[in-house]
Amino acid sequence: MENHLRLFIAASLPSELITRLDRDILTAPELRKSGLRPVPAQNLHLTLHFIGETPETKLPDIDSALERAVGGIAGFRVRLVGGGCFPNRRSPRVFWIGIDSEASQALGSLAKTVKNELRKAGIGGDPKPFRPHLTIARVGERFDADQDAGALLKKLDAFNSDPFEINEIVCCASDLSRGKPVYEKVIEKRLIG
Ligand code: 3AM
Repeated sequence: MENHLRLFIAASLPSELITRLDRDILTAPELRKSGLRPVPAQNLHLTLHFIGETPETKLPDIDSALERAVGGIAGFRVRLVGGGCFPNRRSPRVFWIGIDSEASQALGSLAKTVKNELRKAGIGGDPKPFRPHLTIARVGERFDADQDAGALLKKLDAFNSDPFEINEIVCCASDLSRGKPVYEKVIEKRLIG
């Protein structure tokens, strides 16, 4: 039987920023609440497009599509600013840190180009509109939003990073078979320097 991979396209974060997020956010008391699952530090990334289950034999097509996508796009600077949750404060599912508005536009346009090039290559994916964010934690059934969401949102909202450069995008395979998601980079593409 054909092997399938659960794929998504993302922008990587610099390792110093991941270290800071781990120290100041992921391990903070506001994140250690019942029913809350902080993203493991090594999994932090900015998702650009979720492809989903795809035959492994499609990887060369995805590689060419990403090559075309990054062809005309220069690296750009991003700052992480403020926080929030999806879908709303009363019943949050995902807590996130946001992206400054100028970089949000650049990320949005990169995500659109990636999605279009993939579509031209016959690769589909998540049809929902792109909302730039960095997922910090996911919510399980035992999470008490009334009690714990306020302090967590305050913590996320106070976060500000120094500017950093987005200069590559990656295609990752997400393996859910080991209890927690394990991400493996299967394609890397540099933006124009
Ligand atoms: O890091 P974030 O949360 O932005 O939420 C998943 C994660 O993005 C998203 O793909 C990224 C890697 O797992 N994702 C997972 N399943 C999805 C689905 N069915 C999905 N996005 C859209 N549709």
